[in-house]
Amino acid sequence: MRTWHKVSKLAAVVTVAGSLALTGTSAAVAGESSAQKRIGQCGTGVFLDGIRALAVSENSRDEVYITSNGTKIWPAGASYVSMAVNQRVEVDKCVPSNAQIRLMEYDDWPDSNDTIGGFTVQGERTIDYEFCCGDNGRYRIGAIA
Ligand SMILES: [Ca+2]
Ligand SMILES: [Ca+2]
Repeated sequence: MRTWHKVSKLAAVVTVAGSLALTGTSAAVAGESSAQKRIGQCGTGVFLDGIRALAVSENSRDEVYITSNGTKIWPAGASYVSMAVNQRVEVDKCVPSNAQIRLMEYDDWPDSNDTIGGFTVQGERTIDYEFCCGDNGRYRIGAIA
C-alpha cells in the first residue's frame, strides 16, 4: 500500500516536471500573476491571510469566529472553527481597510460568546495584528494590502 502510494506520488511529480519543461516560461509567469492576484484582490481593502492561536482561552481548544464591523465573516458555512495552541488556519477574507475586526469565542448555553480581542484595520498595510487577551486567549492574524 505504502509503496503504491510512493510510486503514484512519484508519477505525479514526473508529470508536473514534464509539463513545466514543456511550458517553461508561461509556468513562471502564471506563478507570478497568482501571487499578484492574491495581493491585489481586495481592492482598497486588505486580505486576512491566516490566523494562529498563540494561547487559547479554554482548556484545550477554542471555538472561534471572526466578525467585521459586527457581521460574522468567517468561517463560512459553520458557526466556528475549533483551534488548539499553535494551530494556524486559513481565513482568506477581504475586509475594508478601516474595518473593526473582532475574534469571538463560541460558547454553548448558558454562557454567551466571549470576545478574545479586536482591532481596527490600519489602512492598506501588510502587517500582523493580534487579538488579545480575553479569557487569556491570544491570536495573531496577517493582513495583506
Ligand atoms: Ca469561552
Ligand atoms: Ca467555547
